[in-house]
Amino acid sequence: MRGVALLAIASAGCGFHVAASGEPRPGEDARVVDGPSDVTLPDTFVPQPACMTNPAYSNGPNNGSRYRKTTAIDYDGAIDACGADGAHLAVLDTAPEHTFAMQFAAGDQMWIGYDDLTTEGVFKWVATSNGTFSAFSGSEPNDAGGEDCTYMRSDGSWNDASCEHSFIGLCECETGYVAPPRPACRTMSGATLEEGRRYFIRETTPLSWAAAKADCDSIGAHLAVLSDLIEHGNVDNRFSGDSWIGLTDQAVEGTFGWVNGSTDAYRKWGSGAPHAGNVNRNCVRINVDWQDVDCTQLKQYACECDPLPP
Ligand SMILES: [Ca+2]
Ligand SMILES: [Ca+2]
Ligand SMILES: [Ca+2]
Ligand SMILES: [Ca+2]
Repeated sequence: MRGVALLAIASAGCGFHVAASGEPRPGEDARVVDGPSDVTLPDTFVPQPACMTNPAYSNGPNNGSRYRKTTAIDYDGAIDACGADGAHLAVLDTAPEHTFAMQFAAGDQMWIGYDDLTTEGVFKWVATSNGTFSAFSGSEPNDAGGEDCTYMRSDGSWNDASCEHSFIGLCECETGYVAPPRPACRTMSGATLEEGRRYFIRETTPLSWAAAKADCDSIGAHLAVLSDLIEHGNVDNRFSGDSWIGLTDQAVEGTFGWVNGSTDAYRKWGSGAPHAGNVNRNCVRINVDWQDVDCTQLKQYACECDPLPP
């Protein structure tokens, strides 16, 4: 099918060269595919996501991007809905695109794809950004009560809000965009929702830190990464005793890092912790406060499921 599709594109005159001899001309790409005639591919093949021909999408001003609004849903749900179309939650990184989105919103409050879920205070777009435009208003983003997800207000200004709010989402369909595979944990049952985040509470079989990490990884999640006191409480309250979190200094003694690459600096160390220089205490458990302890201890744990791979 691939060869047929490519020949159809070639006949449409999109820059493909059909080589009668099967030999690349000097300077041409040498990759050749099967087919009635040998087709020489250009150096870059730009994939077209399914949303490009989805009639629910309308054209916008940004290099051919197309847009649609989702039904009202939480932030992660909006990411899932856009991803299912082959699109992503909107990246409004230029003024013209922001202005277009405001008109498109027609007064609706809308999620846009901008959050500081991975590292508190560091907002990132959910897909590649080429601009530096921002429309946060006044004192926003203010993380009031642990706000990590961004929506556009009816006046067009941006505000960070709790990711569990239910807003319409703005999906953007972009030439060349390849939606990342959705983590398996996004569609698994049994998740508990806290502040718009999905956690799987593993309390039936206490495991070593490494085995707990492997279990979370196996479902496309990660050991809980706690970025503030609210998230600490949400996870800690689920367990009557100790539970592992995704923080360790196994790589460099005394330098603790999160398993998902987050550089969140939030810590809630208890008395005497962390124990600098103690290579027998490299994994962190929570129980009201945090302690670095022996990684081979067996503990309960929560797996945190992000909407996109890190
Ligand atoms: Ca935040
Ligand atoms: Ca806010
Ligand atoms: Ca987290
Ligand atoms: Ca240590």
